[in-house]
Amino acid sequence: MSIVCLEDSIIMKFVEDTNAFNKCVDEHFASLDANGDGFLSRSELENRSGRLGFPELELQSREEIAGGYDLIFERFDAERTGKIDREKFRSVMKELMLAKARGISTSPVLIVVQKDSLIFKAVQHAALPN
Ligand SMILES: [Ca+2]
Repeated sequence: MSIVCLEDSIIMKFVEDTNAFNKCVDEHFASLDANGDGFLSRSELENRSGRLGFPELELQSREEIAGGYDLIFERFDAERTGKIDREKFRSVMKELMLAKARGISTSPVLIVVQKDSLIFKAVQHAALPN
């Protein structure tokens, strides 16, 4: 865990850098895809709850986390396959990151993040020279 100072532009710049963002999301996808079949099932996501990259999720109850996954699958699993592929996972993470950015607004906030979270990657990305 690490404490970082976060503002919306840090997340926006990371999401807009499609290559860097997709690379991190793909690594995240691979770490979640426990059986390596190229799809994330609901149980694979739930077994790793708290690792979607959002500190709020880590603090919420199991019911709330399950509700969040319901929404993710409802929104991104239109064919009701019970699985999310890499392409859809990129969309999920992009949407969640943009929602997070909107929640922060322009005032920097201090938050605690896991070192393998996308938020932490966004902060690292912002620190890189252009
Ligand atoms: Ca899988």
